[in-house]
Amino acid sequence: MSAPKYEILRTELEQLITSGLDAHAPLPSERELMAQYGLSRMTVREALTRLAEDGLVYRVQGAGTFVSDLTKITKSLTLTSFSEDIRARGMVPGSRASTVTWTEADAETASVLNISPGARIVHMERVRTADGLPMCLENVWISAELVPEDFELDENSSLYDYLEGIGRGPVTASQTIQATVLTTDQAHLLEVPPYSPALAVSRVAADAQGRVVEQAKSLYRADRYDFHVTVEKAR
Ligand code: 16G
Repeated sequence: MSAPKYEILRTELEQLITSGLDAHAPLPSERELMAQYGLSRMTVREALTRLAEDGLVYRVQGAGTFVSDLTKITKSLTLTSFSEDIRARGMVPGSRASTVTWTEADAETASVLNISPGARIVHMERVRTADGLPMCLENVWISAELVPEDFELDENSSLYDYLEGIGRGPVTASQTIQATVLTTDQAHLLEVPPYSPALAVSRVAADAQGRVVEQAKSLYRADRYDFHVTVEKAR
């Protein structure tokens, strides 16, 4: 089955945006896109809506559609992995300066991961990148029972894909977000001046059976990340 027409247009526009349009540059108007691709207004609108949902463009009533500032990620509070967030923005996720260390759970980590104190755990630290640009510094602790002795993730691999593969994909998480400043070492890894602002997000994620799979602490560069939440009045 071939892809729907709006999907073909969406892909074409995504390539146009990521291959060279500047942030805030206007996209061709709906009318121009209809004429250029011989598509109906509905199809063009559907493609633009999808691009807006992925955060690649934003729309201004009466003025048109514009390219988003792609160096800034707006993260919604749905449970996604870093790789998914970055791919949704048309960029390539990666990691650098990764270290994987086997250690023993202290009382606090043991209680978070629901394992016994002293049980073996894996601590992974990675600088996460988007198109090679450092976005966040991530520290993750998982029970060693989940991984083989020679566990390693290559630079382009996703931890969540790995967990998914062993039937332990995270589906819920509890998160705390705090404002902080980066230490000299953290700032160096994220390529910003010391004491730059960051968002510190701690996440405890569990699989479909409610079993805790990871504790993660991520430091997001404040100039590259926003968190977006929809709130509802209590009834
Ligand atoms: C995000 C998660 C982190 C998870 C990582 C997996 C937050 C605050 N943190 O950084 O808990 O370990 O994604 O990403 O969202 P990956 O699957 O791309 O390796």
